[in-house]
Amino acid sequence: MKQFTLYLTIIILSIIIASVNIFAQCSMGSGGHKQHTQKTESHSEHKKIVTPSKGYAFINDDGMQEATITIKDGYHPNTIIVKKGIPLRLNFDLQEEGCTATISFKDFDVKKLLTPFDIATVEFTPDSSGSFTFACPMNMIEGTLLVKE
Ligand SMILES: [Cu+2]
Repeated sequence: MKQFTLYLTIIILSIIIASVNIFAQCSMGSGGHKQHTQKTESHSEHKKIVTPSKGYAFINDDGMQEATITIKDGYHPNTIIVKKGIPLRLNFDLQEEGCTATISFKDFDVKKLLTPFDIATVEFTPDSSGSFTFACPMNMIEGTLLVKE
């Protein structure tokens, strides 16, 4: 009988220890999850939030279509709407230093080095319609040239 009580005590103690273990693992698990969430949040801070903006080219006195884009934390506007087949003049007003000093329209084989805190002109004729990307050399900053028929 004494031996039976001893066994019972051992079993009850084992159950208590196991419960404490499970509880400890649960709270550790949720702690780890919290850390993961924090990591994700700090990672998303690196992503740039770009507000979409549209700009239309106008026909200038030379009969060219023309638009001005300011570069500072992105292209402003970041979508330029132009017409197909009319020579295009884009004025880039670069208001920062860094990799955006190179602009590239890879679909039109146009690449130009801009001067920080100055306006540079890029000229070409958009000879095909569609949506084309212009960007810095690493494609971190992107804009869209929308060529309409
Ligand atoms: Cu870049």
